[in-house]
Amino acid sequence: MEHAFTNPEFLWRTPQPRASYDVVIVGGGLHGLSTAYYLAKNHGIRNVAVVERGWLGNGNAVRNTTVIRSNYLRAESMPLYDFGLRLWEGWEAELDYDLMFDQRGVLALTHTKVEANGVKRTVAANRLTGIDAEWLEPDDIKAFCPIVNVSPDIRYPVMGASLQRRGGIARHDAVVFALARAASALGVDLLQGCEVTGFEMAGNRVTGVLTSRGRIGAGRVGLVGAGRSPLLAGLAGFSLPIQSYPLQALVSDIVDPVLDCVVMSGTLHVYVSQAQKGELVMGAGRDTYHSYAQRGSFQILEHQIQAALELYPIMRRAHLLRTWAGIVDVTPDASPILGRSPVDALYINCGWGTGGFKASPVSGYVFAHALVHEVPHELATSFSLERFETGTLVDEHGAAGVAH
Ligand code: FAD
Ligand code: PYC
Repeated sequence: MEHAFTNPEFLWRTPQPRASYDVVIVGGGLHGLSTAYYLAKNHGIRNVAVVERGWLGNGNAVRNTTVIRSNYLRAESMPLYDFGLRLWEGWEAELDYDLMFDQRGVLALTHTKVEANGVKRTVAANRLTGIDAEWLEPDDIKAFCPIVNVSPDIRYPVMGASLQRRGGIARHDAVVFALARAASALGVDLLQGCEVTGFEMAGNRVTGVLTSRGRIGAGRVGLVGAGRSPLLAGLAGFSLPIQSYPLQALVSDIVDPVLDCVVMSGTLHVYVSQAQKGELVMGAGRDTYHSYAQRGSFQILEHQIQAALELYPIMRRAHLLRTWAGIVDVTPDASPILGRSPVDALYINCGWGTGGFKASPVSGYVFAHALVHEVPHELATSFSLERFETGTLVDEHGAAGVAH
C-alpha cells in the first residue's frame, strides 16, 4: 500500500481546460474530488473537470480534525452516515492508499441530565438501526479513557458517555492525495488555480462556467464549495439557507502517547484526539459571527483550553503549537443539502457544516448518482433544498458533535 508522504509521485493531471466537459465540479475539496472519483468509477463518466480556485484541498479538507463516526439521531441520517462509514472501512484497499484510518472509538461525554437523556436516546436509535453504540457510566469511561477527569467535584461533572467503537480518525491530506490520484487515473481533469466567477446560462439552464482560466462548457455542473456555497449560488442567481462561520482547531506539540480514542464534549465545547505523530488535536464549538476569513476568535480558544484543562488535567503539561480555522456552511437543521438547485443542470452539494469530513466518501457517492440520474440517490432523498419550503427538516443539532 502506498503512503502519501513517502511516495513522491503525485502526478495528477493539471492540463489546460478543455472547451467543454460532460460534468464540471466546482470545488476541489474532499467532496468535490470524491464526486469526481465516483462519477468516473461507478458511472463511467470520465469527461469530468474539478475546478478549484486555489490548490486541491486548501480549504476545510485539510483544516478539519478528522473525526469519523455514524452515530446520528434521525432515521433519514443514520443510513447515510453509516453507509459512509462502511465506505471508509473499504477505502484504503479500494484507493490503494494508506489513509491512516484508525477505528479507535469515539466517546461523546455528557454533563447534564438533559444531555445524558438525549445521548441515551441516540444510542437506542443507533442500536435499533444496526449501528454500534454503547452507553458508558463514568467508571467505564475512566477504564476506556484514563485521562478523562470523572471526579464529581468539577464544574460540569461527567454523567456518562456514548461510545461508538467503529468511529475514529484518518489522515485528511492523505485522503486528498488518494482521491486526486484515483480520479486523475480515471481521466478526470483537475484544474487548480481556476476560480469560478460566473455561470453561462441559456434561459434557466446552465451551459458553462466562467473562470479565471476562461469559459468552460458543461453538460452539468455540481457546486461543491463548502463554506463558499452561498457565494457560488449567488453567482448563479439563487440563495441558499446557509450561514458561513469560522470553525477553529489547534494542535499541541508532540507528546508521548496518552490518548488512544477520540473524546468529545459538546457542552464544554472541546474535543480531542492524539494524532499518530503525537500532537494532541483539539477542537471547539464554532465561532458566533459570520466570516469568510480562515481564522477564529480568541475567546473561543480560551474557553476551549479552559475546558480541556478541567476535563483532562494531564494537558497542563502540553504546549500550544498552532491554531487555524476553516469556514463551515451551516444549515438551519445541521444537515446537508444534496441534489437539484433552482437552475436546470446545476446541482448542489453543501451544508455539511462542522461534520463533513466523515461524509467524504458517501457525499461523493450519492452526489455522483444525482448528477448522472437527475434524481437523488435513495440515501439522500430527504436532503433536498425543497425541505426548507416544505418544513421537513432533519434536525441533527444534537448529534453534530460540536456546539452550534
Ligand atoms: P473544502 O475543502 O472547503 O472544499 C471546497 C472547495 O471549494 C475549496 O477548496 C475552495 O477553494 C473551493 N471553491 C470555493 N469557491 C470556489 C470558486 N468560486 N471557484 C472554484 N473553487 C472554489 N468534519 C468531520 O466530519 N469531522 C471533524 O472532525 C471535523 N472537524 C472540523 C474541524 C474544523 C476546524 C473545520 C473547519 C471543519 C471540520 N469538519 C469536520 C468539517 C469538514 O471539514 C467539512 O464539512 C468538509 O471538509 C467540507 O467538504 P470539502 O472538503 O469538500 O470542503
Ligand atoms: O462531526 O464528529 C464531528 C466533528 C467532530 C469535530 C468536528 N466535527
